[in-house]
Amino acid sequence: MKPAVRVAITGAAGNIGYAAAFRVAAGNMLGSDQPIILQLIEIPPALDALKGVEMELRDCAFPLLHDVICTADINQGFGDVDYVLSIGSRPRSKGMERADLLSENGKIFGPQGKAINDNASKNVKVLVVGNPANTNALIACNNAPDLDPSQFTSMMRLDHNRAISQLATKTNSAVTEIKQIAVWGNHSLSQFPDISHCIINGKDATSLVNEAWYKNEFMPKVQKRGGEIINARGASSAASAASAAIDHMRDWALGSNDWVSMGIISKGDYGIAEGLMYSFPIICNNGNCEVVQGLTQNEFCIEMMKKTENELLEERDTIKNLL
Ligand code: NAX
Repeated sequence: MKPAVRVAITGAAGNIGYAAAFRVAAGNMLGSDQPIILQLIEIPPALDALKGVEMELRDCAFPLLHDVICTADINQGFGDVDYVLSIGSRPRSKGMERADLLSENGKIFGPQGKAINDNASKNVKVLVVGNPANTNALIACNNAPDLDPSQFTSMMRLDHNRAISQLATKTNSAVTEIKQIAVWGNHSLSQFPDISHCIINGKDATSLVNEAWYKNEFMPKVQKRGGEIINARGASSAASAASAAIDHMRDWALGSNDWVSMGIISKGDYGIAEGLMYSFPIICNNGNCEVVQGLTQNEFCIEMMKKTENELLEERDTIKNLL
């Protein structure tokens, strides 16, 4: 049997953390032969609820789950961890401006980045889910000077999966037949779901759907899906977000068969400002993420990619004192 790996989940008593923990423990993230030690991190007021999560996890008698550690101490919580799902964050409260939200979260993700830097495995892989995910991930990354920036990513996989699902429904295809979809930029309304290189069952997606549907229905549907779910459920996406986090980490660790969308630190590919946490189409191999190279882009794509880049530049500017 392989040695156990340590997976930290922050906000583990929250909706997404609760949904994710059981699937990680069941082997959905790292495979059915990989034992896991879960290190669940919460803020002190949520430690009682977290204890309940631990009890339920133990009650499942998951064969792969070797131990569960619950803590509000981030140095302990990130101790020797191989994978981090950083989900807990400060939600936007009534009357809070975007700039306040960014700086309040900076106070969480700066210290978390430092605690990961000081305590985690040197090969740790970090996924930030808590919103504003891209900029929170950027802050964490910048506070971890001993780690490589490529070890920090932000979650765009829910947007990516939503795009696949919408396109599969429209074209009457199986989700597995949709290849090479990309969601560029920020996890926000400015994100750019791009089907210009997408292949469905061997055919160009752009030959199967018309441009008006793509621009006026598909793009806003994917961009605003989170709001649509809140309206229907009275609560934000939880199981689908947890599922996307597991997809993201699984493909990063074990390899992706297709393009995936991940927020990574830009190295300037496609003219995107260096150092921004920006989502690109990525292929994961042997634990590495490579941006898909050489894509031709029309004027519309370039305009959409710039728009979401500009929003991320503004976010970065707002929190520059935390970098
Ligand atoms: P919940 O409010 O249900 O849970 C958040 C949990 O985090 C709470 O239990 C809270 O006590 C804990 N927490 C807060 N600050 C913490 C800290 N400093 N350290 C550890 N734990 C802390 O929210 P939930 O629905 O689970 O959503 C979590 C985050 O995911 C939110 O920021 C949300 O906006 C974000 N999302 C990101 C998505 C993405 O695609 N990137 C999609 C889904 C989701 O909206």
